[in-house]
Amino acid sequence: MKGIRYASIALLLMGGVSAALAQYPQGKFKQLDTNGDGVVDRDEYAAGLRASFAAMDQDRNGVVTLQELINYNASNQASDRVEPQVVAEAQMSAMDANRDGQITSDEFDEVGEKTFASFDKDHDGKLTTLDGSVH
Ligand SMILES: [Ca+2]
Ligand SMILES: [Ca+2]
Ligand SMILES: [Ca+2]
Repeated sequence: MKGIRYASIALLLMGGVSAALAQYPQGKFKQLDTNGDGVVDRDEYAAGLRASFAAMDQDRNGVVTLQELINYNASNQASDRVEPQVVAEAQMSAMDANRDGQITSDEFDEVGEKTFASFDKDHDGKLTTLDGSVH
């Protein structure tokens, strides 16, 4: 039995972006809201995804490996309650759709899109400060 609850895995799926968005809405939200209009739209979210993927893909070869996830988690405070490797394995299994042991940017974007949809409670294509709570 692994000690992570499903909710924790869901929060950690996106590495920095959605984990931080869920756990630290104010700071991370402002970071994603690059034009400062109080709304994170799809373009801003996509830019955040690109930045996250780039941060995880440490050797810049276009795919993220388990080791890169471990390194990323080890330096990311979002995972301080669980072992970086345990988190990395959960992330890999959640994002590696074709099970080849590598996360491509397409696989990453697909999970990102689902995460965006799950945050976008009113389905207007924009995230407000934790959608639904501030309008
Ligand atoms: Ca905005
Ligand atoms: Ca890589
Ligand atoms: Ca893959």
